[in-house]
Amino acid sequence: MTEEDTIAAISTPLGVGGIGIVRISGPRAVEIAEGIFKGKLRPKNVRHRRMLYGRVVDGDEEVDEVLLTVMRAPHTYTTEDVVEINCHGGMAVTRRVLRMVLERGARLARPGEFTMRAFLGGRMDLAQAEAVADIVKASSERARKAAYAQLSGVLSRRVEELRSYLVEAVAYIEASIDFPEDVELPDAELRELLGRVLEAVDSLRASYSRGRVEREGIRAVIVGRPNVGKSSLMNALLEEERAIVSEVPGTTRDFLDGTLEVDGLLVHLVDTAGIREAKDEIERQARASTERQAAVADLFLVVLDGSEPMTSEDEEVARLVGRGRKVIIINKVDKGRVVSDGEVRDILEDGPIVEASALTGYGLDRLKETMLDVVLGDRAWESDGLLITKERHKIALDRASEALRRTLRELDEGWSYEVLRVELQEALDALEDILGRTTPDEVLDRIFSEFCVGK
Ligand SMILES: Nc1nc2c(ncn2[C@@H]2O[C@H](COP(=O)(O)OP(=O)(O)O)[C@@H](O)[C@H]2O)c(=O)[nH]1
Ligand SMILES: [Mg+2]
Repeated sequence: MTEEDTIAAISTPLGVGGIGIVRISGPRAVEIAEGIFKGKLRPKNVRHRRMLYGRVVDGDEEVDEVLLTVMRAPHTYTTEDVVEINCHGGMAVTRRVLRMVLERGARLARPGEFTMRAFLGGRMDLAQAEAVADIVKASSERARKAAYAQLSGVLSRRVEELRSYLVEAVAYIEASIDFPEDVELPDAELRELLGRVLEAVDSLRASYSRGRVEREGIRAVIVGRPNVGKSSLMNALLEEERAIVSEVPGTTRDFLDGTLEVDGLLVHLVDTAGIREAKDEIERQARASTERQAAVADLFLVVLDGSEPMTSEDEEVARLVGRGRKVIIINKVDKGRVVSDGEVRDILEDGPIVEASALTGYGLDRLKETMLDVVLGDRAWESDGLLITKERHKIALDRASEALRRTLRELDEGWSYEVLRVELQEALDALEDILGRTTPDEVLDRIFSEFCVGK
């Protein structure tokens, strides 16, 4: 363990800003601050949380005018003594102050090391620590919300509750192993208890597809034959001239992308080359690029030109998207509409149909709402709020679910309690892995290494 070290880093983004913060954590944090700070009050005399005004000085040289916050262990972010020096937010200033701190005995913090100390110090469990990275990275309102719920312990409390039921079950079983003559294990009760835990575990697992969408957003791929208005639609949705729009069919050869937020959800929009018979090598490559994008789409925006009869190229587009989640857009309705819903249904069986005009902006709000309905499906989740958003948690819950299923089966088949005990321990370990209690060090290292430096 390296907790005896005092670590330091610049916690604000590298660059120019209003303030720049150098953060120090560890047993020598206050002493180091003491050596570089000149003000009316001394850092070493601060008993708890306090902000001091003064100057950072290197010998006779004044380096910057700062606000210095002293926070005393254990009620700090890392549970150790923490000092944060708010300097002017320039590269040279923060670097110089950091260098002075390092010269006086602190070591440069590794990415995520402050949060790792918070975890090791017991201030938060692993699911909460992971949420810290998510909250920092969140670029949409829904991602922020999901991360904040996890940070505040919503998931941890549920997992903890399920864990406590399993501990109870293990206690039953152990008593029956140790004192078989005294304890009459109520199998029916045990079965019911485990069944309830399994149900709760499975409902958490089921929330992952929604949780992943909330956290990462979706990839919506615009497809259609050439000239139906895909690039125009992309520009209209992004409210910028991102893609080249032209009356010449086949203008878009490679894919273009951009992001927008729809009701707090991050939507990554991808414009593709039109689907048609490839006549040359460039068109073949454009086609291949479109197919690659289609393969990773969470949602298709299938664009049809409503002002002209459909063609065999539209049918080819329909084949490409297949049963994938989709919204069908009848574009160019400002020019009048000749394509009926029935004709659309002949080639595309599912997916809501929305009328729009990329030119006038008509129907775009409806389109956005419809996109959300299709990807978020049942909006009932919205009130509940308990979602898992991370693959690591999903994998742990899968493990717990399988172990519980095996336990229930073995209980029915009359296996020995020793066997059940082993299965239940596996389920317990899996749940505890979410909280970081059974997580191997190398996994912890990997998780924290994905954080920013200074967090
Ligand atoms: N009237 C009308 N023209 C449109 C609309 N959307 C696109 N266009 C025109 O259709 C042509 C092809 O548009 P573009 O976005 O390049 O189509 P893409 O090949 O599918 O990307 C351009 O001349 C656009 O100005 C629309 O909603 N109404
Ligand atoms: Mg285009």
